[in-house]
Amino acid sequence: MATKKAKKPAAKSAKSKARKAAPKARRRSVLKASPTIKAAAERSAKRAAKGAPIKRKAGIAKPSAAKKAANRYVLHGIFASLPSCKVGLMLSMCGVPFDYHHVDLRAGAHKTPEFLAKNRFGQVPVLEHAGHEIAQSNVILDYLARTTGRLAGHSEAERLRVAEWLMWEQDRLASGLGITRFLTRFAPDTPDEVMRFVRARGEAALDTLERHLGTAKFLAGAAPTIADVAVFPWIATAEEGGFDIARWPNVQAWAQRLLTLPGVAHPYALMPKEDRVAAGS
Ligand SMILES: N[C@@H](CCC(=O)N[C@@H](CS)C(=O)NCC(=O)O)C(=O)O
Repeated sequence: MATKKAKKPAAKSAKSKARKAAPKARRRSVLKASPTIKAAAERSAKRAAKGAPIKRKAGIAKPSAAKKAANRYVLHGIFASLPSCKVGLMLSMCGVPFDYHHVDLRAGAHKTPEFLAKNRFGQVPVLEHAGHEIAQSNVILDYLARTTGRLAGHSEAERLRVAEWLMWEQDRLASGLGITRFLTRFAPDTPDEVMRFVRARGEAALDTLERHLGTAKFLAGAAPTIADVAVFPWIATAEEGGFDIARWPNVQAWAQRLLTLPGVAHPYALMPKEDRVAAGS
């Protein structure tokens, strides 16, 4: 009995050895069957050492071109759209080159089947990167913070504050300051009652910021984060909605502090006005 038992596992392990060896053999055969790759690599290395340009066969160059295209950042937006400006500001602060596609909202370019396939909400901005088509400006900011490792917040506590401000920005700032600016610019016939309501909402949002920035340098802590990126364009353009930011001195000082940082500028100065391909691509 003991000998039989001992034999079985031995036979099993021989089989599994054969199975395990198979991929190795396949790997070896791939390498053996590729003397041309080895030779091409050697030729490239020699050329590189001489400083000569590396020639690539069409079939070899294709994947790297596809990879390059997938890793490109493409922003679809329009400069008058502050959610689009938030993304443009983030890319600028991170020093990330990006292609830009101007979406003509007046012409309805955001409701075409092609655009709706990118963003089911039919809105700008949309960011394309690494095979993703991302909608909602704060989702894009969060994605960029994670992929670039910039402006995400340095601790769990800071990241939680960032998330809170991002929610608040959509809840109170966009619907207060943002709507007031929008109606003032694009719907001047809006009834006074409606204007009074949205303006009061905008002022209340500015009061909240004013209180917080009385003690805080940036929204989520000592350093700037995507929370500041999300809020800044609304403040920078607040006067278009008839808000005099000088009434909120802490907010004004914070905006001026942000403007001293690399890559920060007024949204309209930052955003392209027409289609463009990133420099160097
Ligand atoms: N919550 C969205 C709002 C985006 C948004 O409102 N985009 C406007 C331009 S500022 C738009 O595309 N409007 C056209 C529409 O809604 O049909 C975000 O933050 O990205």
